[in-house]
Amino acid sequence: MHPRIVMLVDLDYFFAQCEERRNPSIKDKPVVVCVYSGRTEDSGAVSTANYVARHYGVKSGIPISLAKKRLEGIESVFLPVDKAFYKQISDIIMYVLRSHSDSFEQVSVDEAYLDVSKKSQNSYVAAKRLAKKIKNEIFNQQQLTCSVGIGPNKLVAKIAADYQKPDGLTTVKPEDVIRFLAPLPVRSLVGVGKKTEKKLESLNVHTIGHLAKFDVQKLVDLFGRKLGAYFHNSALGVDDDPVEERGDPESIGRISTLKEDTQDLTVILDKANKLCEDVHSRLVAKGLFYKTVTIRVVADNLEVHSRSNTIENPTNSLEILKKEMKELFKKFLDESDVYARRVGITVSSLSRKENQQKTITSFFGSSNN
Ligand code: DCP
Ligand code: CA
Ligand code: CA
Repeated sequence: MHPRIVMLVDLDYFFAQCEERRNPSIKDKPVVVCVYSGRTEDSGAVSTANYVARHYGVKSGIPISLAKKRLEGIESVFLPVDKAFYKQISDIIMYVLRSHSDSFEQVSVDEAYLDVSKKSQNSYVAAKRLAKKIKNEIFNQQQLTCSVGIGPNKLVAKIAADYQKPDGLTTVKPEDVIRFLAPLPVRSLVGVGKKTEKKLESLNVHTIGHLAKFDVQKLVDLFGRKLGAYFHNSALGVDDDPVEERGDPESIGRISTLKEDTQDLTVILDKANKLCEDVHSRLVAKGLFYKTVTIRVVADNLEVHSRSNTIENPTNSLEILKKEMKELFKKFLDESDVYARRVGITVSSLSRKENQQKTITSFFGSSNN
């Protein structure tokens, strides 16, 4: 495999940082974002917390009641999760990140791998410069900080990103990988959970350095061929897993309830236009193009009706989406006498290429030289 330069970008204390951005006056206080279960006032778990709160031992996963105890007597802010809001910010940032990569892989709402081998001409100096540029762009456009790890593969990039947080930037060149990993606990490796950690500890393997020196055959005997080899390679910082776009969705859609049941096209379009904008921003964030537009109407008796139209060439135009949507609703209302209770918009027949025809033309074009 050719040498690569891979970057992992992870947004800092993401949900809590989004809340700070929405309301900067809470920044200096402990901010705790909670998933309230609704049973009693304080039942549920902490989703995440800002670094001020972490200083008091408040972190993801602990009960809200425990977080309150740890912050007793300290003026703090407890907020419910608002996933739609965080997703909106995430979509925009992922779009920016994708534009800076040769290939891109979003891992979660706040984390993505970028293969930047070509973009940085295989230079770690250039890759670091690019990382600083990305960090600045995210900060200037979205007022959010992130931590970035740069390395020869995903494994090293991920551990490098975790190495310094928040607002970190850690670069590990190929020749430094072994030295960088050696002192870290085995737990830092993906796939090493509590159980494996215990097992390794009983063999006196505590650090990645210990694991790298441990007999491969013994690892294979203990964990099986695949996992044993995986642990051995990981400890040496070897990872060939490519950075690739995760499976695309089959369709992207949104549905919403109208203020009141209606047959009025204007009222429906008012809502449907907003849905189109929402669907469109998700489509663009994923770098996709559509051919099929579907409208859905949930009638007042809860029957579901749908109409769709497929256009010739893939597009990501919001204008075309709105136009198709409008025609479909108009036709539907002309033909039926249902009162709409909810309306939905979905785009499908998704692809990455704007126009297949163009690709074929360029194919024939290039075969001439
Ligand atoms: N999350 C959650 N429950 C968890 C872990 C995470 O709800 N047990 C949510 C909230 C986080 C988001 O996922 O903001 C991203 O998770 P991370 O593990 O990346 O943690 P943070 O971004 O909160 O903090 P860090 O600065 O350590 O990356
Ligand atoms: Ca994070
Ligand atoms: Ca993360």
